[in-house]
Amino acid sequence: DIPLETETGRGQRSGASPAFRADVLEGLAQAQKVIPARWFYDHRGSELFEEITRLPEYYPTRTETGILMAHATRIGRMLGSTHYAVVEFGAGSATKTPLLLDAIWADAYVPIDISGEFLRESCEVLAQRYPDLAIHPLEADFTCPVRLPRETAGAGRLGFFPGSTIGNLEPYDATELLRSMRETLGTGSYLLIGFDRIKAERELVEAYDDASGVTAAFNLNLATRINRELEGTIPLEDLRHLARWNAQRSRIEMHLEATRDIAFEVCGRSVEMARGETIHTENSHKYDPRSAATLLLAGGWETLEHFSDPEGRFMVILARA
Ligand code: AVI
Repeated sequence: DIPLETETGRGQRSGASPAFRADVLEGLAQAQKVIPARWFYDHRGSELFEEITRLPEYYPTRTETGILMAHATRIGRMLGSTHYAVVEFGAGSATKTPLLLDAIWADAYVPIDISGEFLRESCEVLAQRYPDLAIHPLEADFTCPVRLPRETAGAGRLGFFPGSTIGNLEPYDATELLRSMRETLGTGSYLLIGFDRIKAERELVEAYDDASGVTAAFNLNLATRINRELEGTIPLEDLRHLARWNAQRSRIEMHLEATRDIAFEVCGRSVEMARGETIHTENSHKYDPRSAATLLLAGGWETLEHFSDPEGRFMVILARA
C-alpha cells in the first residue's frame, strides 16, 4: 500500500466539512447565488466528471491527450536529462500522467488531490506500471503552497497541471494559484499546464451541455450533495442545468436555474429562488496564447513554448519559474 499523507489544517477533505457548509450558506445568501465549483467533486461528482471526459462533445480531454502524445518527445528534449520529481496538481485519475512520465527522466511522482480515494486508486495503477518510480501521494488542497516530501529534495521539479482546471478559477485566483505553485516548486522549476482555447460559441456551449445530459447530472449532483450533507431540501426537479458563454469575460458559465418559484432549507436556513433565478456553479475560462502567457507571467511563470492541436482547440504550455 502506498502511504497517503493528509495535510490537516490547511487541506480540506472530501465529504461534509465546515468549509462546504460555509461556502454554501454564504453563496446562497448573495444576490447572485453562487457555489464554488470545487464542491462538485464528491465521489459521484468525480465519477460523472470522468464520464464527461469521454463525451463526444467534450473535446478538451482527448485534444489535450493528443497534444501530449504529439509533443511529448519535444517536451522531453526541452527538459533535458535532469531527473525530475513530477508534482501533479489535482491529480484525479491521472490518466495523462504516463504520457509525461514516458517522455522525461522522472524519479518521483507527487500527486496532490483533495480526494484521497481517487488518489489511492490512481497511484496503485501507476505503481504497477512504474515499479521504480517513488510515489508520494498527498491529500491536500493544492490551492495553498504545499511542502514537498523530503525525499524529492535533490531532483528538478516539474509541475503538471493538465485538464485546463486553471480555467475554473477567476483570473485573480488563477494568478494566486500559479504563485502558490511557484512557491511549492521553487525557482528554476518547470510547469506544464493545459489551457482551453477560445473558439466558436456553439462548440463551447455544446461541450458543457451535452445531448446525453451527463453535464446536467454533474451540475445537479451539487444540489444532491447539499441535500445529503447539509440537511438540504432543494427540490431537484425544479432546477435545470444551464450553460452559457460570457463573451466579455471569455468564459463558459454553468448555473442551476429555478424553473418556478421555490423555497427550501439548507442547514436550517431558508432560501428562496424566484423562477428564472440561478445559482452560479462554475466558470470555465478560455484563453488564447497571449492571454495565457500574460496570466502565467502574473503568476511568476515565463512561457517557454505553447503546443496546440492542429485545429487550435486546446493548448499545453511549458513555462519556467
Ligand atoms: C475540470 N474542469 C477543467 C472542467 C471544465 O471543463 O471546466 C469541469 C467541467 N465542467 C463541466 N464540464 C466539465
